[in-house]
Amino acid sequence: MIKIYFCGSIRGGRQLALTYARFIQMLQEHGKVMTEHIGDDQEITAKDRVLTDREIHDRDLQWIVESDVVVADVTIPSLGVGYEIGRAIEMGKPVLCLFKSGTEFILSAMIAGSKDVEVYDYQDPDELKETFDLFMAGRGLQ
Ligand code: 6K6
Repeated sequence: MIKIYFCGSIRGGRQLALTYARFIQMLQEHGKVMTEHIGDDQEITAKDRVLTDREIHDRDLQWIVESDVVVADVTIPSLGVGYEIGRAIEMGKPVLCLFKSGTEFILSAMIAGSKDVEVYDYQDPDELKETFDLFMAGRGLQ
């Protein structure tokens, strides 16, 4: 089973937590999502508040190392998500970025202008089902 690292804003803001939960559900059709907790406020509070920032950083980086692909919701600007994307690119991981259109947010040029990531706009998460199928299949990750 392939391993998928899903990134979404935590300290950057939690307005899209339900959207993250839906993306995680959709990605679980393709493999094991290492970061199931990103969609779940209660789980983040319960599990991660007991870890130090160093422990969170090191654990999450190790999960990226182990993952076959990184999928990031980049709508809400988040230092953590941007950092994870940069590290994943350096590791040579395929990176798929998802950006919700029609919000107040404008995507950073460092993501929108990167040739090392693919960015897809969405209004409803379910619109991206076929995109996920094609992205995974295109990399032999089906
Ligand atoms: C609970 C409440 C606030 O912070 C926590 C625990 N923190 C984290 N737990 C798990 N993953 C984290 C945490 N902080 C950052 N990350 C990783 O960075 C996740 O994998 C997200 O993709 C990303 C979010 O970064 P910020 O800068 O928005 O927090």
